[in-house]
Amino acid sequence: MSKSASTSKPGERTRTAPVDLFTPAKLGPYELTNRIIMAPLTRNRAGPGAVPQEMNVDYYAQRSSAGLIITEGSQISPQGTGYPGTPGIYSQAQIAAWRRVTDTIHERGGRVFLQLWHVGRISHPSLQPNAALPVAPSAIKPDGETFTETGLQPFVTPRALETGEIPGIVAQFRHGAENALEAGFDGVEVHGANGYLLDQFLRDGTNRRDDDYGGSLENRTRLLLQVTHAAAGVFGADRVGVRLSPANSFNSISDSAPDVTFPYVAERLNRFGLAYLHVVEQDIAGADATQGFDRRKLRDAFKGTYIANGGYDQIRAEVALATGAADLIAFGKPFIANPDLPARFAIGAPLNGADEATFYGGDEKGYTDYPFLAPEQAQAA
Ligand code: 8OZ
Repeated sequence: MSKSASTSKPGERTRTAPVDLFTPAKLGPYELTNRIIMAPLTRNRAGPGAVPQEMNVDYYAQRSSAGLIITEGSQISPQGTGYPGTPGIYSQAQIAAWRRVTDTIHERGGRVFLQLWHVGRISHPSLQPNAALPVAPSAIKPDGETFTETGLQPFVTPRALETGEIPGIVAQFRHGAENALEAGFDGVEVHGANGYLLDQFLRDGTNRRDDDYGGSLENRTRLLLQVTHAAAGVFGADRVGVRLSPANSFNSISDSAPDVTFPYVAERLNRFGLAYLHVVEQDIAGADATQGFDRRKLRDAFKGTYIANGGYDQIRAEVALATGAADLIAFGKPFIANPDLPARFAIGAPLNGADEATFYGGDEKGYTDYPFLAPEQAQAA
């Protein structure tokens, strides 16, 4: 990366050369053509058996000018499923279908990481094998309701995992990483964010365990580190990223000291030499933009490539890159509505607005039908 080792104040690093969204970036073994990352986006449009289908191939192919695509969260096992229509990475049919996605992106010169996902307690018996209870670090029910095949239903109290089951969870993630490798992905992102299983272990609001996976910060971090180690064993650490969301209360998650928890997690992750740390900087539940969390502390604690995400537009992104507050920027909603987002940023073209009604579920409408810039628009800009 072009940031130098010297730092001025936290989150502001001195760079040897100016950096903007179009400055190529090294990411592990890869040279990204730009710093515009497509954020992982749940769209609930996989086919039966959680198998990606034709429109999913088209959708990702349309967005292959991103410096890197990070796929939507993809469950590593049937138990890891939390919503209807999300894709999996545990069956041969899923691997074959994802192979079509990765081949198409690669033919177009793009790069793609798969996001490995286990939802933990953010599920429902109707989405679980044998209508089982969802699993979690502790038997604590999330507040509110969740999306199921039959509409919104109240969350249930999950079943606390036995200590002896935890190696099986790590094995699910390892298996997911092996399948992602077989499917031709350039790397994987471990979903440690947004109130799902690994985040449930990290935070003391959801983790009340008294074994080696709960209590102290070291213990609460153990599962994330074991999963990261397993993924690194498959891809090499420089092709593995981790996503965290220290300020996020989405999925009724909380921590008594995020300013302590997350810099500690970053310091532990430093030891791997990962491809990147990807941080959801906002509270996507919208209660409070940051919950008082100082993202610069996390930026400063992590010594590798830092991807910032959360409500960035082009101007905020350029400021973050220029000041060294981030190395790469992940865009979500702008990529939903603008398959050619890098081309639009390059010429300052107007952006299509995103239609929230078609974010989750449905067909090609609001998925693969957002317009690209017309040649005359590109010329006029
Ligand atoms: C929105 C709706 C459903 C899932 C996340 C995977 O927040 C998600 C998600 C987001 O990481």
